[in-house]
Amino acid sequence: MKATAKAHTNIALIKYWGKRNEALILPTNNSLSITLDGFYSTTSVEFKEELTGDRFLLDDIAVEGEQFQRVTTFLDLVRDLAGKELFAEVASINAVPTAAGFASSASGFAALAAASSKAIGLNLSETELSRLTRQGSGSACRSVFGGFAEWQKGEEEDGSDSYAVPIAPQEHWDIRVAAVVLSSKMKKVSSRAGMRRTVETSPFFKGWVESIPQDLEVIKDGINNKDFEKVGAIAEANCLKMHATTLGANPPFTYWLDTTVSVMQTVQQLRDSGIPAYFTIDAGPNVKVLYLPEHEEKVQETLRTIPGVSDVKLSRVGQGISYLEDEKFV
Ligand code: 2P0
Repeated sequence: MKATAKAHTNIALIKYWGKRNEALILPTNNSLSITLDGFYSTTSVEFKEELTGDRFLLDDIAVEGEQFQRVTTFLDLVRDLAGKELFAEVASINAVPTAAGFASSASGFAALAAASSKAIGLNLSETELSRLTRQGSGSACRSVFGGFAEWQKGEEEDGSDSYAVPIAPQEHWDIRVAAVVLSSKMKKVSSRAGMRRTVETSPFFKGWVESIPQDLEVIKDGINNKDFEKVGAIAEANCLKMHATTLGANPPFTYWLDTTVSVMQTVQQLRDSGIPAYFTIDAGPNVKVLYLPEHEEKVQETLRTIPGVSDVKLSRVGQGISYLEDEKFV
């Protein structure tokens, strides 16, 4: 009872920010992301009769504590679904530069959900897999699909209609993402804690939620028509709105550093000089820049010369979940 799966991380253009149910990980708004080819997790899961507890190796190191607890709690969901009480050995390799502010939880939980559900004998559809993945980490449910995916928040209290759906496949559009690395310091407020504080205390949160349907309508039209300016402008504005909600929280907080603002200004200057480039930022200081392939050299060169930038990592649009033969997994 063993299976191995590979899943890529994703970057949200319309952000997931706020939960309506913390236990089931149900969001207050729909979100939309690009799956990225450069950054992924490969996870192998084997259920064995002889185990007396779960084991979790991450990059060949045994994991304990809170991170282990999240994995074993997730495996409980898989065991419940399958009606089996077997423990598992989980081995995961992350090719995700966490210093670049990519949430390895997205690719990690998508790969874990795919490998564990297959290993235990569940034959899930992509929708069922996305719904299961969501309960490990919200943003991970979008990584089940390649290309462009939307996480539908759903209306049901049990979360049965809260999962991602594909919007456009990987080959639909070759747009690029540069991850600008500024700081490897751990962030002070986790995304879980940050969104909770925002939902509970920020008077701007209501405006954020109300603005999402319009943003989604525009961005989906832009993706459909490959209108880069339209997609970039909405993604940048949506990111700024998300970060504005944190300034209204009590106590207020921001994920930005001074260098975050420098990169944002440089991206705006690139646009003034005729190069379409747009930024987006997750729950951390690093900036992701969207651009078209013909501007790769100029964008990369410009970003690298900003004082305080330690690295720039480039990615294309990536694929959804894939299953590997075990011998391919090292
Ligand atoms: C996103 N973020 O849409 C947004 C934008 C951060 C900012 O999803 O609590 O790690 O596991 O559901 O998915 C980060 O939150 O949170 C996130 P949980 P997750 O990508």
